[in-house]
Amino acid sequence: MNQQTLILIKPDGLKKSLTGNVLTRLSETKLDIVASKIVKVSRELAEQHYIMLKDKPFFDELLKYLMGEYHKKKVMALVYWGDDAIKKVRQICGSTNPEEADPVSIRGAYGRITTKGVYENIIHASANEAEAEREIKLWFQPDDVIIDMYPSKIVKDKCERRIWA
Ligand code: DAT
Ligand code: MG
Repeated sequence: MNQQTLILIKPDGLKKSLTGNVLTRLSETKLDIVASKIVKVSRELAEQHYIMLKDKPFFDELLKYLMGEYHKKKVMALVYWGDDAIKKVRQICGSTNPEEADPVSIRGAYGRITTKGVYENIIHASANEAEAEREIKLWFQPDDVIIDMYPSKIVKDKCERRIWA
């Protein structure tokens, strides 16, 4: 079944010049890239992205990490699309805890846990279809994505553009 999934190459991945390596690993999935951009992440965006974890003790550190306070203030956001995309991508990413992740996975190969306890695990990937929808709509507008994946509607400012319906 075709699915879409949100991927973020986090600030540690960009700071460590791992963008190419990560994209090469992801290309093993044979999925299609249907959207991509570089983002300077605001606190609001980081909070919304990780809203499900807002009660965790590590939430504030997690926001700072995603905002790039420890590395570089940028994230590469992508949408991958194709058969069984969510599982295929999560598999190559490896476990959340980079010390426990398979060494052959992206997180196992490149991630670390800092002495402060921040999981610097290089990459984010949506965990299920509901999460993918929420996250893609948060990071991208309909016109940023080259295929139609969720309902959208046209609004008219100076030019016509689409917003999520
Ligand atoms: P995943 O990123 O594998 O989907 P998640 O959604 O449970 O994992 O958590 C989001 C991020 O929060 C994760 O990539 C790293 C951080 N995190 C999760 N559990 C943590 C913990 N016990 N200590 C520190 N950071 C943690
Ligand atoms: Mg998650």
